Amino acid sequence: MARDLKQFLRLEVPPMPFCPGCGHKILLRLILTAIDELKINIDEMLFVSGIGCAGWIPSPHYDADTLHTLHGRAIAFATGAKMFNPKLQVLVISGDGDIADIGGNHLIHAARRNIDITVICANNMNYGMTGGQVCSTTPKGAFTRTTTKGNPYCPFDLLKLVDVAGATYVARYSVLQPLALKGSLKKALQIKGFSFIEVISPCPAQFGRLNQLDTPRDTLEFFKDKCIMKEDAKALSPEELKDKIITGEFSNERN
Ligand SMILES: Cc1ncc(C[n+]2csc(CCOP(=O)(O)OP(=O)(O)O)c2C)c(N)n1
Ligand SMILES: [Mg+2]
Repeated sequence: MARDLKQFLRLEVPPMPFCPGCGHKILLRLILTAIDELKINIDEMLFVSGIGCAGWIPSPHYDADTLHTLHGRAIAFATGAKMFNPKLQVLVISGDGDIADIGGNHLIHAARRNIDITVICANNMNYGMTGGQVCSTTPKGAFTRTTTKGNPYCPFDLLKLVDVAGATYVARYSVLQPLALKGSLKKALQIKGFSFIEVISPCPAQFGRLNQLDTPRDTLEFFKDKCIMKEDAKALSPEELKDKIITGEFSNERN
């Protein structure tokens, strides 16, 4: 049933800046749905984001306390806020470049300290807002504005990184798996300790276009096919799994 989430939005601010087919807008809605279903009082939450398209998910659109910080520093600001007011429910929502590249050190150390915040990394596999440059989550071989012959490097596996650093909960879902992602968001919001969700968020305007996915629909279908639940992955051969992104919960897989 369609849910009326207008109560959580600042309708007076300019229209949302997301391009057609951008996964960030689906994520924007799913986060609010999770909060609504959990009946969390949004006035007792703080949303923190950095710079990038994903930084616009909470701010200025959520009608709540939002902190739109410097590029790469969302987790540092979130840590400070949580230390000052431990009762605050702190949710960081930002991009892969913001969280894993320039902010990578804040990410691993917040996970190591297992700080009681939730971090949602909207992974569109490039720096979307600044024109589609390569970043640490760009797949090997993918074309970006700065890897015109294909990315020569392997991307980070963010879940392994955050898990071995010490986080309590790590999970990965795509915005094209909305029910599973919503369930994971609800879980992460209720967990004590550092919870981290990598959200695969298609970027038709930059990543898609540069990788011969001509329309937003092509990009969405490409990622729909690419992301597979870990339970379903068990039935596939290594060859069939080669180009897949496996989604699900991966907590406590460290020794
Ligand atoms: C210190 C600093 N360095 C670089 C920039 C330029 N910059 C702004 S956003 C961004 C990357 C954003 O990528 P990501 O976090 O993945 O968000 P997306 O736009 O892809 O959602 C960069 C490099 C900046 N604003 N500040
Ligand atoms: Mg990005």
